[in-house]
Formats: sequence, structure tokens, C-alpha cells
Amino acid sequence: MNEIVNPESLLGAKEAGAKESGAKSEGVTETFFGGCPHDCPDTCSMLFDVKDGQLQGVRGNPDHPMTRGGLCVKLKDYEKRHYHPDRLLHPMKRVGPKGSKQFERISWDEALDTIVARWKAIIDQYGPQAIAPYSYLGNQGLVHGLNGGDAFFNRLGATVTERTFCGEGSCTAWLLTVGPTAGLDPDSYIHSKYIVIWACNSVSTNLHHWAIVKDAQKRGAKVVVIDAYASRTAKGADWHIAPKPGTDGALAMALINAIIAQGLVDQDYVDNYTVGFEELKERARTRTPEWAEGITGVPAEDIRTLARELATAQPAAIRMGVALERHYGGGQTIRAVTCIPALTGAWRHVGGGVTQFGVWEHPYRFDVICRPDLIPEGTRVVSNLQIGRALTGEMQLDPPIMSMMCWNSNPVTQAPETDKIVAGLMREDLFMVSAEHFISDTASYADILLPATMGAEMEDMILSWGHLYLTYNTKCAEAPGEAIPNNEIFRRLAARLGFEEENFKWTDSECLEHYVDWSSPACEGIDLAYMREHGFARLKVGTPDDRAPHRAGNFPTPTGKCMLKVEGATNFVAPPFRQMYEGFQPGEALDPLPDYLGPRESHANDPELAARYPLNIVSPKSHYFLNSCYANMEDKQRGQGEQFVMISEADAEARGIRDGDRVQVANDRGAFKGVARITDDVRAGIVVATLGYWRQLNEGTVNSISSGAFTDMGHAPSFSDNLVEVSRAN
Ligand SMILES: Nc1nc2c(c(=O)[nH]1)N[C@H]1C(S)=C(S)[C@@H](COP(=O)(O)OP(=O)(O)OC[C@H]3O[C@@H](n4cnc5c(=O)[nH]c(N)nc54)[C@H](O)[C@@H]3O)O[C@H]1N2
Ligand SMILES: Nc1nc2c(c(=O)[nH]1)N[C@H]1C(S)=C(S)[C@@H](COP(=O)(O)OP(=O)(O)OC[C@H]3O[C@@H](n4cnc5c(=O)[nH]c(N)nc54)[C@H](O)[C@@H]3O)O[C@H]1N2
Ligand code: SF4
Ligand SMILES: [Mo]
Repeated sequence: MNEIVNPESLLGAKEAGAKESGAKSEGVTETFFGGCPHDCPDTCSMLFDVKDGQLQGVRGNPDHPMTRGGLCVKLKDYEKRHYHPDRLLHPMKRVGPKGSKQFERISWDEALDTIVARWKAIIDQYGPQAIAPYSYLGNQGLVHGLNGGDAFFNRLGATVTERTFCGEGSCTAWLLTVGPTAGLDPDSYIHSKYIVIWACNSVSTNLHHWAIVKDAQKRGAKVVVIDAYASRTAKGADWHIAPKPGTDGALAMALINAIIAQGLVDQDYVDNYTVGFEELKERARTRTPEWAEGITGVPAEDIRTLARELATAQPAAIRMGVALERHYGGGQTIRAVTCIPALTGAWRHVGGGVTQFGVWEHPYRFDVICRPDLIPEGTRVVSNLQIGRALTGEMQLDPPIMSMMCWNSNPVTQAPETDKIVAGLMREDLFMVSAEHFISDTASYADILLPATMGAEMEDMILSWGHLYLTYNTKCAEAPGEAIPNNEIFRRLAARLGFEEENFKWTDSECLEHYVDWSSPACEGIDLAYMREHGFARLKVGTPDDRAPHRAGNFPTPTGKCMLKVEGATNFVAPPFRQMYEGFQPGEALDPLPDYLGPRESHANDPELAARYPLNIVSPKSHYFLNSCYANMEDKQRGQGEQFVMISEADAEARGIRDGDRVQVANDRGAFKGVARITDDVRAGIVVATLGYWRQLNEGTVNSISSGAFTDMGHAPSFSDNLVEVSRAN
């Protein structure tokens, strides 16, 4: 195996204006530390093999306790993505009709001058809020993911685009209940005796945690997966429980009922470390397993068994997936689930408790990264989930959005109400800029395209939301064509606009010095030099073998206790991913106690709609794609197959659909097509179609039918709360 070289000298040379790093070691393959920049809880530590400035191959870092030397199917040949023939290599301008993908190469100067001139004209006529940024965690780097863009657009005075794609409803519920704690360490599951994976398809989306779960299973742990269908993960479990989508809140309330009714409460833990037990007990009194059976379709006896095992097989662990938040009552569901380990006392044990996001204990300085202090007072906030409504004018905005810049995100495939987004992007008077690796579905509508660098071509540290390690990524390969890192794009734009703040002048290395609170206790003994030398570092927040942060309460809530009940709370959009801003108007009052709020689009809640669109669709992640990334690459397409629609035998038969038929999935918002896959893996009434397929390669996408309505908390998306009808397509 190649030796890991310390890249520091190379970086220094680069910044002093020397040749590209790769050129230093002609003909020799050297290995550098990388970090997977994708939006994935595993944030793998990688090894980049580089020769003559070219990425030759990638491997998982064998020394990283979670990566354990392995990468997923998406990243195992990451170099192919770097050198894909369709990669965007030069700035381009649109020369055909919007969306026609007719572009012509231009220089960086022309591209940036055009952007600045158009923006200045828009600001003169409409004010800066007529410009809207659009980004997400397509790159999770602190420098090239979160930074640059946020600080830049805040300084510009642009509309703040709220980013609530993923986890903000969960974060709101989590903060209300237990506060900003990483909770149960995913590494500690090796000590768990009972593991519940709830609305998470770990085999596809959290592979390195699944490996730990499998090890625990070999050591005798029972693994339970609660999923709306028989996912790959459900098939690897000892027990698959399949509630109807969006009914998990009823299941969670019935578990609370059954834990109490069976006398399984850890009363000492409850008395000392929780607030509101008596009220929760009263609330749960009528939420019996029989009541929940009628809603969820899960037999009452199974609910009692799950409650008993969860309470008695300690340490018991619950891993919540983001899909738990994806229906109208998602926030309340997550509050209910988060209460369970406090009732059973699971927090007392290493390997017991509940896991949401590790990010809460990472010492990232989001205020320095995103500069919310630069946002002019009174700036409006528009939701990234409702960008179609904003662009088309359905949402009344004064001034209207006249320009949008998109990077690190692909809303045309990923955001709901696609047809509205496309209609908005087709507006002749909208000036659209996209920084991208490929001409994605969104970039197809750009007026100016900017080529961005990829993984091995830029220095960064990768935010990890799913574990407790810091991750470093070396700039070790030459960027092809004229691609530059996101942060350099914003540095150049800031310089042209005369922004004087020092953060717009920091090099990427200097950014990293500022973006992590290196003096925090979690970073004891760790600094940037350490990161460069070792590639990753475990935060000093306890080890997987001794960490039980809430053994004796110690919750970072206002009371220091687990809040089963929260008095006077109002809805809010939680940090950290939503773009930092002050002055969010407090939302509607929240129920002090958790409860079941069913889905919005259901037979119970909207029978008229359900009569026309009787099927509930779930659109989880694709195994071979990373959101919409890789869906344009042939080998991944081969693995994933074309867009399919999983449907039960009964539903297929009632519609005259045979296995392999081309079908249309539709509702009032839009339609997409796919191939019917008749299977027992879904129950009647539910269809499953996975996410990420490109609209330009398929007829519509799953988000053509998705609603942009928020759930109960944190302006979260309702991707699991959509009714559709499926029919044979001609
Ligand atoms: N129906 C349905 N919809 C969903 C979901 C679902 O489960 N169901 N999941 C939701 C979730 S959890 C999320 S997080 C969102 C994700 O939504 P997005 O973040 O929009 O997802 P990606 O497809 O990863 O888009 C990232 C884009 O950024 C580009 N990119 C990557 N790195 C860089 C870079 O360094 N610079 C620049 N300029 N561009 C870069 C990639 O090429 C890609 O086109 O989707 C949401 N949408
Ligand atoms: N291969 C792959 N890995 C990924 C991604 C990817 O696109 N592809 N995306 C990354 C991102 S951005 C994220 S946020 C994570 C997300 O990873 P996960 O948390 O696993 O999220 P999803 O895949 O959206 O959904 C997980 C499971 O929840 C189930 N589900 C949906 N609705 C419900 C419901 O109402 N109740 C119950 N009980 N189950 C439900 C789905 O059937 C699915 O099997 O994965 C990351 N990793
Ligand atoms: S996508 Fe996730 S599992 Fe795959 S290499 Fe990246 S961090 Fe690891
Ligand atoms: Mo996500």
C-alpha cells in the first residue's frame, strides 16, 4: 500500500504560487487523505491515490473506526466522476431557449462580469432581495459547502433562502426534548442488546453504521427495523415492523402507553431526570396498542412486545432516520420517540438511548462560516421547498425574484412541486446562474454556467452530521479545464463587488483556521496541522466504549432534564443547516406534549382527495445514487435500473397492471413514469419509487407529485405525505 504523505508542504507551495501539487511528484503515485463530501451520515475518511496530478483511485481509510477501509457503491470509483466525459469544464452562457441546454464557452472574466452587471442592474431596479441564493449540502465541506455562498449573499442583502430539505423538523423536535446533544453515539451500538432502526434504510444510506449494527447482531443484539416497506435494511433485520407511512406517531404513542401499562417505567430515572411524566402518562392513557393497530396496521400484540423488549433488553438503542419527519405529524412523532429512552432508563447504559445527528457536538462556528450578522434587518426568508411558488409568483413577493444562483443543490429533481420550479426557471426575465459539476436538471435552465471543482481538487474539512469525527480533505489533484472551487467563485464575485470584510479574502486554509472552534474542549489536542497529518480525529466527547452522556440526566435543555412536556413552545426552524439568521418570527404555539398527528393526505383526513388518489407514495433514496448525483453515470444506472414503481399484487391487479408495464404515477401536482415492479415488499395501498433519477433522462421524477407543504415543525418537507394514482402508461 502507498504511504500517506503529509500534504502540508504541497499546500504551502500551492499558496505561494508554485506549480499544482500533483506536478511535484511526477510519475509517482502518492496517497492523500480525503473526506467524502456528499450529504451522508457516514462522512467517510478516504485515501486518494494521485499520480501526475490525476486522481487514480480512492479507498476507504482503514484506520478510521467507522469507515473501516470500505466505501459504498456510489463512491468506490469516485475518480470516474472526476473525469466523467460530461463534466462541466468551462464557464458557459446560454445561446438557445431556456432549458434547451444550448451553451457556448466563455471566459471566467466574461462570466463573472456578466453576473455582476446583471445583479447590479437588478439591485438598482428592484433592490438586492430580488436576488435569491439556492444551495444545500451537495458539498458538505465547511469551506465549499456551507461557506462562501451564505456569507456572500448575506452581505449582498439577498433574500434568505431557508434550507429545510432534511432534518430541520427533526432538529426542532430534538432540541425541544433533549437539547443540542449528539445523544447515543453511533459507534456505541456495538454495546447495544436491542437496536431499533426507525425509518432509516441503513444498508443504502448509513452503510458504515449498518456494519456496526451487524456486528452487534452477531454478538446477540436483536435488530428491529420499522419501515413503511421491506427495504434492504428491513430484510436484514430480525424483525420488520411495517406501519403505514406517516403513522409512526401513533406507534410511538402506543409504545409509551404500553411501557407505562406494563409497569416498565424506570421510575427513578423519570423522577430525577425528566419533566412532565404525569401529563405524558395522562396523554398516553387512551393511545393504546389497539387504538394504534387501527391506524398503523401493526398488530397490538406486536406493539406490546416491542414495548416490553425495548424496556427490558438493555442497552436498547433507537436510530431515527430522516424519513420519520416527512409527514404532517413528523415533529410530534420525533418528540414521542425521543421520550422513550428516558421512560425506560436506556440512557443509563453505554449503547442505550436514541441517535439523531452527531452534528450537535461538533464545534463548527456556523456564525463565522455563514455570517448571519451581515443580513440586513428585515430581510425576507423564502423556503427552498417552495421555490417554485416563489419563482412563478404564486407566492406574492415584492420585489419578485429576478435572479437565482444555484450551487450544491439540484432542486429540479430534489425539491417538491417540480412542475412549478420548471415553470419558474423558464421565465424569460429570470437571470439564472448555476455552479455545477454537470449540466444537472437545474443547471439546464441556467443563463450562466460555472464549472466547480470536485472532491480531490480542493482543500476542506467535511461537516459530519452522522458521527463524532472531524474529517479532513486534501487538495491533491489538478482541476480539469477551468473548474474552480465554490469558495473561489464567491471570493472573485466579492472582490468584483468590492466587499471589504476580511472573510471574503481568506484562503481556504485560513477559512479552516476560523471555521472550527479549535479551542473548544471537544478539540483538545486537535488542530489543523493534526488534521492534515491524520486525516480524521475523534472529538473529545467520550469514547464509544464509555460514552453515556445522559446516564444522570445532564440534558442541554433549560431544565437540564429530558422534556417530556414543554410549556409555551412555539414552532421554530432549528439550526444548523437552515442558513443562519436572526429574527425568525415565532410560529404557531406547539402542543406541550407529544401526540399523534396523522398525515395530511390520507383517507382519514381527506377522503375526497383519497377517492381520486388512493395510493400513498414513499420516495426514499436510491441505493446507487446519492440524491441526484451519479444518476447520470452509466455504471450506477446499471446497478440501480430504470425508475421503478413498487406496487402490491392487489393494487396492480385492480388497475390491470402487469409486472414490467410502464406506468404513470400522478396527482394534481404532476406526474412521472416508471416501470411497475409487482412485489410483496410493499403492502396494498402503498407504492414506492426511489429518488434521484434525472428528469432529462426520464419522464418526470418522483418530486413531480410531491407537495411543498410544511410539516408540523421546522418547515420540514412532507415527502412521505402524498397521495397518488397509478395507471398503465401508453
Ligand atoms: N421525494 C424526495 N425528495 C427528496 C428526498 C426524499 O427522500 N424524497 N430527500 C431530500 C433530502 S434528505 C435532501 S438532503 C435533498 C438533497 O437535495 P440536493 O442537495 O439538491 O441533492 P443533490 O442531488 O445531491 O444535489 C447536489 C448538486 O450539487 C452539485 N455539487 C456537488 N458538489 C458540488 C460543489 O462542490 N460545487 C458545486 N457548485 N456543485 C456541487 C451536484 O453535482 C448536484 O447536482 O433532497 C431532498 N429531496
Ligand atoms: N444510497 C444513498 N445514500 C444516501 C442518500 C442517497 O440519496 N442515496 N442520501 C443521503 C441523505 S441526504 C440522507 S438525509 C440520508 C437519509 O437516509 P434515510 O434516513 O435512510 O432516509 P430515506 O432513504 O429517505 O428513508 C429511509 C426509510 O424510511 C422509510 N420511510 C419513508 N417514510 C416512512 C414513514 O412514514 N414511516 C416509516 N416507518 N418509514 C418510512 C423509507 O421506506 C426508507 O426505507 O441518506 C444519505 N445517504
Ligand atoms: S456516500 Fe456515504 S458511505 Fe459512501 S463514501 Fe460517502 S460518506 Fe461513505
Ligand atoms: Mo438529506
